[in-house]
Amino acid sequence: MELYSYFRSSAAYRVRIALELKGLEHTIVPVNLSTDQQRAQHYLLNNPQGLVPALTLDSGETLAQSGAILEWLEETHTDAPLYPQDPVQKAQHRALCQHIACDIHPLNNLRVLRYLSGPLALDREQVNGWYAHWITLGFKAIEDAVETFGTDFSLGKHPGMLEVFLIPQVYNAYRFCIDLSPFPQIVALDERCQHLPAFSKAHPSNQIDFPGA
Ligand SMILES: N[C@@H](CCC(=O)N[C@@H](CS)C(=O)NCC(=O)O)C(=O)O
Repeated sequence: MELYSYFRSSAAYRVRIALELKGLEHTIVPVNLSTDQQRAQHYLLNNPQGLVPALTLDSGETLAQSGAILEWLEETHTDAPLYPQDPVQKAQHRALCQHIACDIHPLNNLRVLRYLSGPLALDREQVNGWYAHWITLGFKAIEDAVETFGTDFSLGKHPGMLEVFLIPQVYNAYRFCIDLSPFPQIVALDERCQHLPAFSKAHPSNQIDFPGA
């Protein structure tokens, strides 16, 4: 499999973590978002949505959207399940993932930030304030949920899909110097994950394709 990925893309980082948790061999194909390679014609032929990640399967098809890729991985590689078995718990687990993927991440995507600083002429401080606002608002619900686990990870002894979505979002929060002191549970969960080989292998610092980008 080939994963089209940018090292700092949190959506691509989700897929990198899941591939590592499931122990699946893959090759990283770098797409440099800082030079808009995601909009280059050859990339659009693969993924007309012009976003990373995209995953080209051994059978030749290319999948877009991290959520769709992760569901495909979960359905086709069932050995290391990333959701709870119980349907209600599974829906609750999915709700947390979607809160990150649908209600936090899209508001802070690169093209949104570029629109704020470009056509809307917001300065850096205002853009950073926007970024912090949506993460802080969104993390409140996640913090409460993590507190109720009473276990090291969302699946007890193992991380699951929640960590696949959350840890890249925490990385973004650190990158934008957001105050995470109101979220001690999230910070502690992130630290536990960082000690696991799957998460360290998938970390952006291990995909340094574009120094200085
Ligand atoms: N909903 C998409 C979001 C993908 C996405 O926003 N990717 C970002 C990087 S994290 C991107 O490619 N941004 C390029 C751009 O905004 O032009 C997914 O989960 O795959």
